[in-house]
Amino acid sequence: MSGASPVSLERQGDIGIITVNYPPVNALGPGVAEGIKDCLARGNTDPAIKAMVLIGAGRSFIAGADIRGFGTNRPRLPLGQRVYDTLDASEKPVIAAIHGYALGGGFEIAMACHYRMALPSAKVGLPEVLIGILPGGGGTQRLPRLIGVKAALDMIVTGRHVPAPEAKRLGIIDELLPENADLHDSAIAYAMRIMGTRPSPRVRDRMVRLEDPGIFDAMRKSIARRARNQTAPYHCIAAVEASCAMPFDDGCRREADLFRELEDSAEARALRYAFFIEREVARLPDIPASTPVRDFTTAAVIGSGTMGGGIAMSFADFGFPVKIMDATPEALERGMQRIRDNYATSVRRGSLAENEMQRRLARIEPVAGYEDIADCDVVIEAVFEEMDVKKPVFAKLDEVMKPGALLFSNTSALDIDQLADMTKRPQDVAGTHFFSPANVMKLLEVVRGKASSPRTLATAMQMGRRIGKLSAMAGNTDGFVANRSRAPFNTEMVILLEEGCLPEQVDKVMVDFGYPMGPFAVGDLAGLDIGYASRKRRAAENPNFRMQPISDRLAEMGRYGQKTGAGWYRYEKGDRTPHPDPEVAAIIKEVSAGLGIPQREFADQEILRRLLFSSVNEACKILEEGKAYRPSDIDVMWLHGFGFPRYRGGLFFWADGIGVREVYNQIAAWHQQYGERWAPSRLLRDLAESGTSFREAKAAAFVP
Ligand code: T1G
Repeated sequence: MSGASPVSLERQGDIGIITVNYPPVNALGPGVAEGIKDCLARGNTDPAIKAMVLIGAGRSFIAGADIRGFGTNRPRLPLGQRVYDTLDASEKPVIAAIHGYALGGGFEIAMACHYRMALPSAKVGLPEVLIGILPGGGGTQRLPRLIGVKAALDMIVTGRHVPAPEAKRLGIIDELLPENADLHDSAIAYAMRIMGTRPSPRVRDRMVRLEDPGIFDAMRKSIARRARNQTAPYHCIAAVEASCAMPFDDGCRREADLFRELEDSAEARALRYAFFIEREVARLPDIPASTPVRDFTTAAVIGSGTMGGGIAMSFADFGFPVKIMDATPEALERGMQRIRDNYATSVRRGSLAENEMQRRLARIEPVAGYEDIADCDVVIEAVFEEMDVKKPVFAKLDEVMKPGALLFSNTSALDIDQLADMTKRPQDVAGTHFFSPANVMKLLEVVRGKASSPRTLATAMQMGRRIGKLSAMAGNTDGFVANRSRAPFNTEMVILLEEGCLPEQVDKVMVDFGYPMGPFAVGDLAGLDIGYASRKRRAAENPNFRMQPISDRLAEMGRYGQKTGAGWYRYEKGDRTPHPDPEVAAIIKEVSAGLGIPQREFADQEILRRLLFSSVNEACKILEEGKAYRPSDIDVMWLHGFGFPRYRGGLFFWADGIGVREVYNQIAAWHQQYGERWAPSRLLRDLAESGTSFREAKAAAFVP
C-alpha cells in the first residue's frame, strides 16, 4: 500500500461516506481499523455531516482481520478503544453498506454500525472458528442480541457464510437491495432517510434472546464428533453463553480472554497454515499467472462409472453443460441412474433442493458416441483403469475432437505420456485425477506430461477451481503425488497386522488422531477387489513387489468389503457399521503364523507413526525428484484427498510438530529393523542434518 490511508472520508450533501480501500478483500490490515476510527471521529465533529455510510471499495466490504497478523504480536487496540467501541460511541448514525463479503471483524464492524444494508449477492459470517479462533470483536456478544442465541450459535460454531437474503430474514440486514441496485447511491439515500432518527439503534443495547437454556449443552453434544481434539468450537459456545450471563462489556472481556487462549494455539496455527496453502497451491512457479488459459464452456466425460458419473456431476454442480458417454447404451443408462440416485439422496438428506437437482440433471446429457462430443472444449477420459482400454480412447479422441480441445485423463496412476503419445496433439493432454467420490472430494491432481503445454496445464488448474476443486500440480510418476505418498501407509497398515495388530486397533488410532474413518473401514468402503487387482498388476510388472497375503486372502475369499457384506469387517444387511470379525482375526493369525512373523503388542503412537512416517519419507522422495512444487502442496493433497485432520495442518505440518530430527531417527531405526522399505530419503537426511523443517524444504526443479 502507498503512504495514503486505506480509509477515506468524503462528504456528499449531509452524508459522510467512509470508504475502505485495502485490496484484495479489505482485510483489517495495518492502518485500516485506525483509519475507520479516524474518519468516524472527523464525521462526528463535522457539523455538515448528519449521518455516515461505511462501504468497501473493490469487490467486497471488509473480509475480517488480517489473518497474516495473528501470532505475530502485532499491537492491537485495547478493549474500549477499538473500532467497534468508536461506532458504539458515535453520536451520528452509521450505515454499513455491504457487497461481496462482510466476514469476521468486518461483520463485527457492520454489527456495531447502527444500520446494515446489502446487495442480495453479499454474504456475512463469522468464520473465525475455521481458523481455530473465535470472533474477537464483540461478535459473540452482538450476534445473539441481533438474531437470538440459536441462530447465532449456528453461525459462530459452523463459521458458515450467510447469504444476504437469509441474513435479512434472520434480522441481520435491515435493508436488502435489488441485485442491480447501486449500493453507494442507495446507501446515501438510506442515510438521508434515517439521519434525523435519534437515538441511533445500537445492537449492544438490545437484550439477548435465549430460546432454550439447554441449547449450549445440546450444541456441545451435537459437535462432539466433528470437533473432537479441537478447542475453538467449544470456546465459541462459551463466549456466546457469556452473552446470556453478563452485561455486554463484561461479555466482551470474557470473549477477549477466550480469544487469547486460542490465538496462538497449535490448532489455530495449523488451520491458518491450511488456509494459506490452499491459496499457494494455485501458484505454479514455472508457469506464469499471465499464461493464457483456454476458456471452456462445454465438457464431455467418457465412461459413466462411479468416477465418470461423479466427474459429470462436478461440472453440472457448477453450472457447466456436460455430455457423458459409455461403451454401450446399457452401461450409459446404469451410469445415468447412478447420477439420478446420487442427486436424489442429496435431496432426501435436505442438502439439495429438488428444483436445483433438476437444473443439474438437465445439464448432464447422455450421448451415443464420439461424434456427439467432438465440439466440446474439454473431454475427460474416465474409462476402466487399464492402459489397453485407455490408449484406444485417446487415439479416437485425437481423431474426432475439434482442434484446441483439451484431452484429460482421470487415471489415478497410469503414465500420462503414453496416453499423450496416442495423439498428434500431446501438448493438449494432461492428467486430471479426481478423488472418489468425484463430486464430493475437493482435490484435483493435475498431472503434467512431458509435452503438456503451459496453457493446457494452466487451463486444467483453472478448470478445477471453476468446478469447486482445489487443483494441485503433480509430476507424472507412478501414483502421481497423492497416491504415491499414501502407498507406504497402505502397505504399513497391513504389515502391522502381520505383526500382531488388528484392523480395529489401527482404525481406532487413526480416528482418535482425527480421521473421519479408519483406513481399514475406508478399504471396505472403496472395495478390496480394487487394491487386489492393482497388486496383481504391480506384482506382474515387478517381481520384488511386496504382496499382501492377508489382504489377498480376503479378496480371494470374495470379502470385498461393504459391497459383499464382509471385508476387513463384517456388516449387517442394510447397515454400514463395521463390526470386528473373528474370522478375520483368525485369518490374520493363520497367515502371520505361516509367514513366521513374531507377534507382539503395539502402542498407539507406534501405529500412528508407522503409517504416517512412511508417507513422510515417500513425500520427501517425491520432492527430491521434483515431482511436486512444494511440501505444502502435498499437505493440501492430504487434507483434501485423504481427509487428514485439518486442525493438524497437513502431513508435513504435523511432522514438523514432532521435528525432522526425531522423524529421521525413528525412520533410520526402522530401516535397521525392517530393511529397505524404511531407507530414509536423501532429502530427509539432509533436512535432519541441516536442522531445516519439512515446510522449509526446497523441492528439486519440477520434472514432468
Ligand atoms: N487476511 C489476510 N489475507 C486474506 C484474508 C484475511 N482475512 N482473506 C483473504 N485474504 C487473501 C488471501 O490469502 C488471498 O491472498 C486473497 O486475499 C484473495 O483471497 C477480529 C479475529 C474473503 C471469502 O476468515 O474466506 O476477523 O493468495 O483467494 O476466493 O473477530 O478470502 O491473493 O495472496 O480466498 O474470493 C476472519 C478469510 C478473519 C475470511 C474471499 N475472516 N477469507 O475468497 O479470494 S479473523 C476470514 C476468505 C477475524 C475478528 C477475527 C476468502 C474470501 P493471495 P481468496 P476468494
